[in-house]
Amino acid sequence: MTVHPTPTWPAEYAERYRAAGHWRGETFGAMLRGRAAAHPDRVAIVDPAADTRWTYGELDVRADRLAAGLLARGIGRGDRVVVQLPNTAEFFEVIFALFRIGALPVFALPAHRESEIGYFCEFTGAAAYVIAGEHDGYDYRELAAKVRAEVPTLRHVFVAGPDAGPFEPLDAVPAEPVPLDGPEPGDLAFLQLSGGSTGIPKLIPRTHDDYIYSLRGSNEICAVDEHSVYLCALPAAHNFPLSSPGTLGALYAGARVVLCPRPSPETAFPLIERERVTITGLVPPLALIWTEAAPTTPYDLSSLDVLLVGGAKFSEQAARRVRPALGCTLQQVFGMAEGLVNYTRLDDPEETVVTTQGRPISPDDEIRIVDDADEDLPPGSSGHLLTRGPYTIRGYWNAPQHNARAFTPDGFYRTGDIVRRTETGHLVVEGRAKDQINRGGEKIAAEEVENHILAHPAVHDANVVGEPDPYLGERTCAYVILRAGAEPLKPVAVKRFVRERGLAAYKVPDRVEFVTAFPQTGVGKISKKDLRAAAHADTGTL
Ligand code: OOB
Repeated sequence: MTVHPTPTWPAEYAERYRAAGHWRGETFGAMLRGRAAAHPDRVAIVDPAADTRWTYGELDVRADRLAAGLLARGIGRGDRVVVQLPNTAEFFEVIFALFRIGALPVFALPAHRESEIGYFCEFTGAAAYVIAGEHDGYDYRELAAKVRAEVPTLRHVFVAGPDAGPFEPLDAVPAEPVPLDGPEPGDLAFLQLSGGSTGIPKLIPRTHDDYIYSLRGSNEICAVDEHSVYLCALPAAHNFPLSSPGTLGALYAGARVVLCPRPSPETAFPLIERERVTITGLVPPLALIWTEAAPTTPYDLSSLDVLLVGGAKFSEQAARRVRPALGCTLQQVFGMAEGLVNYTRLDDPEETVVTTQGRPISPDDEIRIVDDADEDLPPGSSGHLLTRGPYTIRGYWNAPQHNARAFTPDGFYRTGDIVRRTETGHLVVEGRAKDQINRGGEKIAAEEVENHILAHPAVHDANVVGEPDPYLGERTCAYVILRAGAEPLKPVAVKRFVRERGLAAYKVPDRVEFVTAFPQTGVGKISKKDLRAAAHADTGTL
């Protein structure tokens, strides 16, 4: 397969970021080695579901042994490996083994199904796919069998946990460690998934140097040090719990990571008490649930110092309830897997913490707020957020045509977010210009779902928009025009059709409405704005 060169920072920027001390020439493999040498017996990973506690020393040895076994199976530097694991210790063993080889994890979410996984494997020419056999009632081996039949590059499927079925157990892979010719700090470390706004998901190439800088910056801002205990309640592969400051930030600091199999208070609160968790991150709907549950819980949550909330807009009212209910400091985080991450600071006044989404990690994060013609707007106005900096990518992986639209010629990423900047430099997210639905932090590209609905033989046209939801913030509504003379369909049949095409459940439309025409703009294009207004009116929440 042809892979276009990955866009990277021009030499003058790379030099500037090195000179400023942002990029320090570290790699993930060496980082773990260093921590293991400094404090081998300190606990790194706690996986309560498996009753596993790995020290830094153990994680280090495990990563070396797995790397040797993967190398022996022909997985080498630059190879792509789709990793789809729940919040288990193996997730870290696998990614650190791949980091050491210089192979690139492609971070899939447990919710992804055949449509997404098939695409990731095919598009990246993946050499291997790592799964849990069964998790939350879903059999990933069946999914792997389907994907393997369709993707010729996929030579290996490794299964963590018991009963690998027709595939190789991950447990059987480790071998005697061998010398490794690891990657350079400027090399790619992994491919992260973009929330996306197009029919086809985009992959985000992150380097060791740039990602590690974002971890170091996040740790400083969130006061993560070797005494911290980070609870990973969101899916581990997502950029927020991975790096803001997340599990990798915690490991960078020599802290302890506790893996939460499910984010519900029933599961998380006893773990907070038992492990004396100090910091965690949640999307707004979960933060609401925790805030409601905390005042009456029998568990002791007093160790919790910081709750990070981000991924979607956290309402001011909900933000105000965090400290009284949970007794901890709220930090809002507005980030993106493409790079830029903003945090409210621990010493920001309460008003700033509850009314803004924070300010950038780095003094070298460049922020522009522009109008539709890319002209800078006066201070305080709300407009399109463009950004460039030492940990924001300069282009997606193998997507030159899309890159020409998603980045300005001088390398600013078009975030698709509408923001306003306060006098203190904090950003307030006011809306979105991209054709995406943010369903409680889970991003859905409207076009991707529309394409699946359009594949139904009775469907003439489809448009998917977001509508307000009191709990999720937004949910999805699909407006569908049926073909003339087609048998009438029920909404549930459209949902089932989309699900059976192998789309992750969170992308299946929450509501389906049949219409005979779509509202149009002055120039005859379909007006999503009017459709959204119709959806808002339908739900009666406008
Ligand atoms: C995080 O990353 P992604 O890549 O799943 O999604 C990024 C998009 C942003 O462009 C924005 O549209 C939205 O998610 N978003 C927020 C937000 N945080 C993210 N919108 C409003 N308020 C917020 N606080 O979602 C992500 C990555 C790292 C840290 C935190 C979140």
